[in-house]
Amino acid sequence: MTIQKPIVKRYKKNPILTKEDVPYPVATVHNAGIVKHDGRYIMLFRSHRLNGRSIIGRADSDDGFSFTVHPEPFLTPAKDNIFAEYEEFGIEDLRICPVEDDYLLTYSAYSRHGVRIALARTGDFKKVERIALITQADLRNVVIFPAKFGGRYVRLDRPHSEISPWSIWISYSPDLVHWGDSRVIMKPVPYHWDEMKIGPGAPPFKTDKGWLHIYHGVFKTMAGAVYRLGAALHDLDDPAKINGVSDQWILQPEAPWEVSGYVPNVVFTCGAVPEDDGTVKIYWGGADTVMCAGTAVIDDLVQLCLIDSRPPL
Ligand code: M1P
Repeated sequence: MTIQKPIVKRYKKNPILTKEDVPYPVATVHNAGIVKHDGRYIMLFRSHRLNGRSIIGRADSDDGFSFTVHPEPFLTPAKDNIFAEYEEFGIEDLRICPVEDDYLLTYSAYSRHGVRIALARTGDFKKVERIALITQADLRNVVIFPAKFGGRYVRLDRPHSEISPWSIWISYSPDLVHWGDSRVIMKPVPYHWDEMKIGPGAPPFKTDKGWLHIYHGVFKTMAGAVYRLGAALHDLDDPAKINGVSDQWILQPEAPWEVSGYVPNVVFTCGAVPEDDGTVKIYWGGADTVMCAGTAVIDDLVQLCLIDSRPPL
């Protein structure tokens, strides 16, 4: 089965957020985590500062498309304790994971030691508490499932390797701080749109057929890498089991601000908001420069995973 219609319908007024909307100096607005909190959409977006290092800003919206940016950044590199050492070069690609009435924030912490993932928590998006650095170096794109399984938290992560194309792994934790029982569950497919590497994208959300995960996959061309989005369906009871991965991508760079920008040919997601009407709002950074949005029918994504599947491994 090949679904011909656009799976993800782009919002007609894309891009929804650019550096011109930010009241402090930044070069980009991209790769944002997003949730619906108390009926409003809260977006935590990445911006390159004018020195090339990244910070996280906040924008709010009533409809999920028209956003207003807060006057000050939401999160900047820590100034003290161990986080200061590991966030020295900037913080990037924050995901908002709704877990147990709170929001867990996972983001890439860059430093002279490499990139690793920091975990913070907020209940109201006013007070943010940094919890721990939860990976070693050379591991990023961490999303935490909204539910616990067998009493443990579960995350998808993406270690770097020189032996294998970068793949999606799963890890478990009793307390959010100590993670283990790691194993690979999804790999790129040779000569396929995601053959170069894949990585977790938006935090997975529950459907009646499984946990739907929108991830990114990369293909290397003679003109550079192309970042696209795909969909995978994880088992409701055992998220290590993937019941289907869509063989076709669900979104590729096509709009001018996705094809051209700071990094050309990139659509990269860190957040999606499922709605009560059976659709999902998907948010992506275009060319690492602007924020874009679109909608998809959740059941279309599920059907793609189940009917037009490629093997996860
Ligand atoms: O430039 C495209 C993306 O490159 C990296 O993504 P990945 O983790 O797949 O290598 C990140 O730097 C990401 O922020 C960026 O959008």
